[in-house]
Amino acid sequence: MSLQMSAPAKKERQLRVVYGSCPHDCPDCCALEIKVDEDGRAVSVRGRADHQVTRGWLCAKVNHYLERVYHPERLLYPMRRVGPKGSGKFERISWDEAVAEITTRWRDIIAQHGAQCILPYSYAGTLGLVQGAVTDTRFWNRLGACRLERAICGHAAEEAVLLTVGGRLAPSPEMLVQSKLILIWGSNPASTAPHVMPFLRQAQRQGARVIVIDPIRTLTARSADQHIQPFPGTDAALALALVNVMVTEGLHNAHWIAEHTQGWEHLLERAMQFPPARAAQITGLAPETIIDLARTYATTSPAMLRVSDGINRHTNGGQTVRMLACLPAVTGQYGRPGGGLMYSTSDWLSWDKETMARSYDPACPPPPRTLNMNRLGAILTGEADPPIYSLYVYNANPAASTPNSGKIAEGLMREDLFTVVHELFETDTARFADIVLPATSQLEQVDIHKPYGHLSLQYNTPAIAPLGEARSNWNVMRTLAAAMGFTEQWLQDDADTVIREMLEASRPANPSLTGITFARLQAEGSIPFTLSESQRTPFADGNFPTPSGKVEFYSERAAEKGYDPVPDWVPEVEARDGRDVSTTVDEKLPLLCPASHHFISSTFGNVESMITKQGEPTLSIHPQDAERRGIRSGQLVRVSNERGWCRLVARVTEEVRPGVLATTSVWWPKFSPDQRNVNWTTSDRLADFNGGSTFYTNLVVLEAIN
Ligand SMILES: Nc1nc2c(c(=O)[nH]1)N[C@H]1C(S)=C(S)[C@@H](COP(=O)(O)OP(=O)(O)OC[C@H]3O[C@@H](n4cnc5c(=O)[nH]c(N)nc54)[C@H](O)[C@@H]3O)O[C@H]1N2
Ligand SMILES: Nc1nc2c(c(=O)[nH]1)N[C@H]1C(S)=C(S)[C@@H](COP(=O)(O)OP(=O)(O)OC[C@H]3O[C@@H](n4cnc5c(=O)[nH]c(N)nc54)[C@H](O)[C@@H]3O)O[C@H]1N2
Ligand code: SF4
Ligand SMILES: [Mo]
Repeated sequence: MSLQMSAPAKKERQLRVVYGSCPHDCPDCCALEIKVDEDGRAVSVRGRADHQVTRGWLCAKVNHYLERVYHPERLLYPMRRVGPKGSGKFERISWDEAVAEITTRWRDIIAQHGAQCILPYSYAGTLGLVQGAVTDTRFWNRLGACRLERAICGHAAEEAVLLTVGGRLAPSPEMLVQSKLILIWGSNPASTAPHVMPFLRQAQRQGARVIVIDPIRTLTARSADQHIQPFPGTDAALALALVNVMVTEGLHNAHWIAEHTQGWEHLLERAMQFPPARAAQITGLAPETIIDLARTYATTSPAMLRVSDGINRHTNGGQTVRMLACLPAVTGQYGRPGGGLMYSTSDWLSWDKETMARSYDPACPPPPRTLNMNRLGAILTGEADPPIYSLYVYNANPAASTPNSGKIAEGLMREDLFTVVHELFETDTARFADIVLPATSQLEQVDIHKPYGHLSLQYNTPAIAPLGEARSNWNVMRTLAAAMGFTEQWLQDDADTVIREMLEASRPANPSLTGITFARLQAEGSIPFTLSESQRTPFADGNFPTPSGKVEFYSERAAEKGYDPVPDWVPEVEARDGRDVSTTVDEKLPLLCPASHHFISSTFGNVESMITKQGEPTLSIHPQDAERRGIRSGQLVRVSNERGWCRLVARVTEEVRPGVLATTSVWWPKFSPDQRNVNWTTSDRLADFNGGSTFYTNLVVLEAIN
């Protein structure tokens, strides 16, 4: 008996515990605890119990992180293409050979066309400072490469929030337990920010009301007290109508508005154009629902409005989020514990950009052109002048995750395009590469992480040695810099040196870093920002970091950028007029393709257990729309528009409202019989603000196949 008891205990003692940080594009930025055995193999990845938001658990995806790290198909050494482009035929080469080939080709391109014809393409593989932001800037600035507008995710919303309240200064999710009303608008935290949910539940247990506004009955909507399903792209009309009702019934906070806002008369004028009857027509909601919502929101305090990036991916997404950010000002909810706007915590710490990017260094050529990542397909097929002759992809999988992917696939087939892909797996993008480089996972690299959904800073200690010949992004940048003959020290510093330097350079402008040292970060892994109790409630002092110091209903800066200075609702560029059921069978319907529960964009889309849990790429369609078209659950349907098509399996369900279709993202094209996914239909049109993406403004026709 005693022998049996002591054997596992002994083994437990031999495990090394390493602190890390989840690298994925997720607001939760979980603090990790990794256990490593005596052979240097990671045996468990768990959420740290002592972290204020992680609280000892991880999501459905990262619970399976070791399946990803030790996946039999991890890329372990550099490879060169030997078959036709896109065939996936490669031969193993050494790092020296790979680097020599890349730099030789680049020197040729630079001599003939200039470095602006080399495009680095990256996004959300890791949100780390070193393996993301520093990698995205330093070497490319020194090279003089084409710059990339990284606008695929929340660019329009970010600008909307900055124009309206001046900073992305959301409270931490713990604050939700103080709320009496939580309005979740175009956001699905049960899947996309799961650590918000326990706080939401606690608030609900304490009597708070949770209302979800989403055309889809998401996992979050299912557990809410009320679910409101407007047509997509109509939320600004709904929000303007809420203001209309509040003012008509005298429920707005006139005193707060007078003290803390600018341009109320302009917003009022707009709101008066949206009486509930008109908004009902636009949104497809009953006028009573709109009136009730206005009353509830205006009379419940504290009221938190949660918005995330999903709702901004429309052609009118910028103005929509700007209008939503105005609502807590109309009710005077900004500055109250448990009230206000919960968008992103990004601006509680701003890294020093000069030290990060080094573009001021005289060794860097003048900045060349900037191209928008949402336009990648167009860029590769004629829009860029002069053309792009080399594409270097890392932290991204554009052949699966970037809109209008059919065009991207076409561009990647160009014989005169030299493509390098630095990846952990042979993604659809890597398949098109001329050179493939193997990348490390988060367990194999150093980094530091600043969350966008809570208030602490996290250091990631490498837990295991790199698998095979994998190298981290920053290590590859250092290698390429040396091979290009660049001698600046800031291109050679190791990751820890870069982190130390960034901490010190950022300290003077960021009181939140007070007392957070490199040594402490290494030892403790995760450290809460230094903030006083009152600072934890954003805008509690009544000051907003806008030019006027107030919430700007009217924004001069918006006008300067050529936007309407006052938020408004305009129809989406591809839109139906608020009708539930299509009048003709071949009428186009809007197709939403939001995040799936078991993948993060396309990441985890090749992990067996995640694919099994996620099921198959489905098309959710309301019974009324299905019946009209004679579509049954389980049937294969083809969705298409002028950009392209893909096939999905019909799922007839009342989870979507009539007149709206939905699928989940992002499935790997190469695992589908047609080698494509929904992004063959999504639009590369840019949003109204900041070059943002418009994945969810997408009209399609649909037909049954069998
Ligand atoms: N499991 C999982 N987690 C993720 C991700 C993932 O892919 N999977 N992705 C990560 C990334 S990159 C991001 S940016 C975040 C995104 O986090 P979220 O913003 O929460 O995610 P989305 O699914 O894009 O959109 C949220 C909801 O907005 C709704 N929506 C879309 N258009 C409209 C509209 O016009 N009006 C209204 N009212 N609602 C609308 C969608 O139906 C969807 O349910 O999540 C991150 N976390
Ligand atoms: N249909 C549809 N498409 C969407 C969305 C949607 O809702 N619907 N959401 C959009 C959004 S919000 C976003 S943010 C984008 C994200 O788009 P991407 O940034 O392209 O994200 P992923 O598709 O997850 O691809 C990230 C890749 O980086 C790799 N990677 C991870 N860590 C590292 C590393 O350390 N080094 C290197 N070199 N590679 C690494 C991963 O293996 C993965 O293949 O997708 C967008 N695409
Ligand atoms: S993906 Fe999000 S919820 Fe999952 S472990 Fe990472 S940070 Fe936590
Ligand atoms: Mo994103």
